[in-house]
Amino acid sequence: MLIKKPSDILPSEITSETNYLNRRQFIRAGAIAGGAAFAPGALGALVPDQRGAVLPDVGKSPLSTDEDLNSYEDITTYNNFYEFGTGKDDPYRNAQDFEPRPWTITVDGHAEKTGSFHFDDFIKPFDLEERIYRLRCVEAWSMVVPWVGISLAEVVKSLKPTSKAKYVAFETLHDPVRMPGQRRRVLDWPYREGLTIEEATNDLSILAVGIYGKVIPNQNGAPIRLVVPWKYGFKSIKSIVRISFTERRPRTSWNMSAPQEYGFYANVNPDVDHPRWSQANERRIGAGLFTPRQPTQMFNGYGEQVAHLYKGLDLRRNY
Ligand SMILES: Nc1nc2c(c(=O)[nH]1)N[C@H]1C(S)=C(S)[C@@H](COP(=O)(O)O)O[C@H]1N2
Ligand SMILES: [Mo]
Repeated sequence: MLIKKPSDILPSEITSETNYLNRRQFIRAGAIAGGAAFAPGALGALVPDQRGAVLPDVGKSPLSTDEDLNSYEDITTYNNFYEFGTGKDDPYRNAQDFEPRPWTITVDGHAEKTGSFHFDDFIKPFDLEERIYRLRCVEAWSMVVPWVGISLAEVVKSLKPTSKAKYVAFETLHDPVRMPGQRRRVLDWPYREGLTIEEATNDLSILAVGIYGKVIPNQNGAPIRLVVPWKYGFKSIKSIVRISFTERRPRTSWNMSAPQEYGFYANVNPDVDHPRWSQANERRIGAGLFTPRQPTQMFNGYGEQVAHLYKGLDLRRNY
């Protein structure tokens, strides 16, 4: 396994940090000269395009867990991102040359503000926040990740969905030249996911653009990916290029591939086993060989925030 030690990564980060500071000072000056371009005290989300650059003005959140964080190395070398291969370290190895710029996000369907947006323009109106969340993969491993992102609820509201919009669907980039894993039909590309509009506008849902205060690495879904921490990891779709407001439940990749194993809801649930393994407990990545598996929590421990969304729903049927 080719794993870069954190000590090998640092010098480039220091360089990008300097570049970033220059760019930011420039933008600040521009904002002042330009008058009321920004709301007072808020500059909006500025995401430098350099790899590993430090993200500016990241706020804290009461929604963060205080559990021990997984290391940057764990989070960025043990991944699921089939567009870059199906092995756990394939995304780390095969996504290095991926260029997540320029990046266009298309919004369509039942919303007033549809169209194509440059990544920078898309995220500019929103504040960056750190959200330290548990991530529970359907394969029964878990991590704690300090994401940096913007509120999906705020994004959805700003796009002004109409009363017909019952779901929000997402699509990953489809480009087998840039994403070599797409040359094999392991999934019906592009990767697709979706949420009900109530799930998408829950406080916990974010679009992540960073990890550990820095620009999100390619293997984790650069430049922008969904994070819905009460659901199995496969719902948290990476490298998003399309957001669609739909009236009907969108088709989603793992559900299309094996509907009896992966449902649309995919809420973390220790009482509903996967047909081929138990979901009662999980292996915390990085915990060490002799640490026992830990019990899985209902809704991955986020029941207080999300249980009301599923009142009256049979969670065994709607897995
Ligand atoms: N486009 C895309 N998004 C994806 C995946 C994928 O293969 N392709 N894998 C999913 C799965 S199964 C998990 S567990 C998480 C893993 O996120 P991480 O690698 O950042 O920990 O990403 C999800 N998002
Ligand atoms: Mo996963």
